[in-house]
Amino acid sequence: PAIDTIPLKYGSHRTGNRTDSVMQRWRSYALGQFIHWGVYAIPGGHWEDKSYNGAAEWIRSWSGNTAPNDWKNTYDNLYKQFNPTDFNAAKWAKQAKNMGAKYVIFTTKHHDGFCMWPSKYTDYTIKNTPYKKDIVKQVVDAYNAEGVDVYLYFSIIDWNHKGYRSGVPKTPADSVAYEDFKKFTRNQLIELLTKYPTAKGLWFDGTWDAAWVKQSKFADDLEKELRKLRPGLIIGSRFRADEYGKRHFDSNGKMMGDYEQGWERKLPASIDVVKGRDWDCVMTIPPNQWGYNSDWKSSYIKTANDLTNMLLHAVSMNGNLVVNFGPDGKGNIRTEEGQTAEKLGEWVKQNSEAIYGARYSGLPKPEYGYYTKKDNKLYLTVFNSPVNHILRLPIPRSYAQKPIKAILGNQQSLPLVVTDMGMSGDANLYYDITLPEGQNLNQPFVITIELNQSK
Ligand code: JFZ
Repeated sequence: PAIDTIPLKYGSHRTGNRTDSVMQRWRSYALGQFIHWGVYAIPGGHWEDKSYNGAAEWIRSWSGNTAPNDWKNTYDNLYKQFNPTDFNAAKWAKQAKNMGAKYVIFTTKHHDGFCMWPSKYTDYTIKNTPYKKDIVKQVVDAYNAEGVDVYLYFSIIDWNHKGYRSGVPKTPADSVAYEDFKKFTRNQLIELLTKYPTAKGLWFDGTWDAAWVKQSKFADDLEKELRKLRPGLIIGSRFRADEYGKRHFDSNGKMMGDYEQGWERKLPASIDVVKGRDWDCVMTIPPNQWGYNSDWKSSYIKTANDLTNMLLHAVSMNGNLVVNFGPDGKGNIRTEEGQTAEKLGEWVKQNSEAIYGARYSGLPKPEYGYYTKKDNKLYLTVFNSPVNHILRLPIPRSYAQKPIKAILGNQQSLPLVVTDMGMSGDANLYYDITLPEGQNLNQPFVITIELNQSK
């Protein structure tokens, strides 16, 4: 454990990981669903016959020549048409559950500032749309009914609020405005936790502005206040900065928040990068589209197998994978996303033992795929099959538990042959597992390796 060399008032307040039951539960989720939904779903990445290459939920910030002069006003009037008559929270929740998601992160307010709940602190909310009904409440209730935990995504950036500033306020008027924005932010967060008492955590975003980074005391006090209001509340590392402006990790290198929240569309290359920490990875299905973009044709779309691979990658390094969905302006989850969710879910259901509650194995990553481990079961999920049908697994002689049995799929025992290659200085023993002739090598599959109990 590092010694704190820099005295900090607003740094990390904890050493080591949380051990309480709420966090234990978070740790066992493995798979989550992200939903980016708001008025940006109406233009869906397009405006007046022009397409926008960036992420569709950012379309408001586009100010190219082709944009109308009153672009911002126009965007900020979209809510007057927001009427997602196809929205069916129960359907979404069922789909998420079938995918194997144990939690959902839902955008209550993205950078555009539009509130999917009837906030009493602004008029820019769902209440003033033709749809009127509280969407956050419907999501919370429907997902909870399926046993899926709910986390509220909240953007500190708010392009709609008059007091919002990205740069540090310079004039007295700026400062007054920004103080008002801070009050507004605090009010909304307390409002969310009060209105939706079953929400387990807050997933913060849009916290990189210089103005916000300066708010180390305010943000630290607010985080403490929110935690007091909701014991067990889970908040990631992307909320606040310390007094030196360090984000995620404070000036002493200690993580702020309950888990590392920096894995946005990327995964750690090795366990060493994230060892000893909790973390989540949030992943889009197209390259970088969170909100609905009607055009998916011009980019690579991740397959269910891609996501299965990422899921095992995450779990094998003690992280959770969160797969994003961007429903359209009417409230439909697009067909492609639905199909991917279904395929992923089928696989996850059949191989759930290797995923939920399974953790880092303590072994080097196998060339065939990933190891995960639970008690005396070591799971090998194979993505790269051997052409000779023989998996040769090097296991360090020093590994406390020895493989004693290999089982494919449900119950089929596979031959397991221990080979001492007897090579000079070799620290490994080799376990050869022969796959049956008919094994389908076009799909990932799991081999359960029973280990003897360590002494
Ligand atoms: C942010 C948002 O701007 C985006 O629209 C989406 O909501 C996503 C989940 O979060 O985008 C980010 C946030 C963090 C990084 C990159 C993009 N990052 O840490 O590299």
